[in-house]
Amino acid sequence: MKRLLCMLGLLLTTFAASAEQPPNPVEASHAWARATAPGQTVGAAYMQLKSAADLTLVAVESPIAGSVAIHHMSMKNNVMEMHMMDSLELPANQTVKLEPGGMHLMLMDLKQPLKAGETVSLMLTLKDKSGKTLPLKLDVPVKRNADQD
Ligand SMILES: [Cu+2]
Repeated sequence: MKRLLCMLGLLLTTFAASAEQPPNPVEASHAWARATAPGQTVGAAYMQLKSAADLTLVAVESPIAGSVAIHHMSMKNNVMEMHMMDSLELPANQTVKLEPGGMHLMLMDLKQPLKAGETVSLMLTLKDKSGKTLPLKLDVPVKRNADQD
């Protein structure tokens, strides 16, 4: 009987959790993180984000990184420069691409190397027009390059 009650409790919490969380309006695709070389303490993750509503990406966290920054790359006098962005706008129904050579998520102070074939968890915090925050958890595959399966 005790076991049955435990199961029931589990079912109830699952139900409560799904009832509290409205479906996230953001669709993430083509997400991947680049495998790191030995000794490398920073990594990069890429993805395409499409939101059904106007949202802003305001923060990213990962359990394997000390911090995660939103970066933008640009060429200046033939030198690649990285700029930090405070936030990233996701206009409704537009695909925002984070890809090599452009915007990316920079994983700083890696606690472990990113190995191809593994996955890395990213917690994205999005904000809507009213200032309400929405979490989005992604499990991103680690690859050597974008084309690797
Ligand atoms: Cu960067």
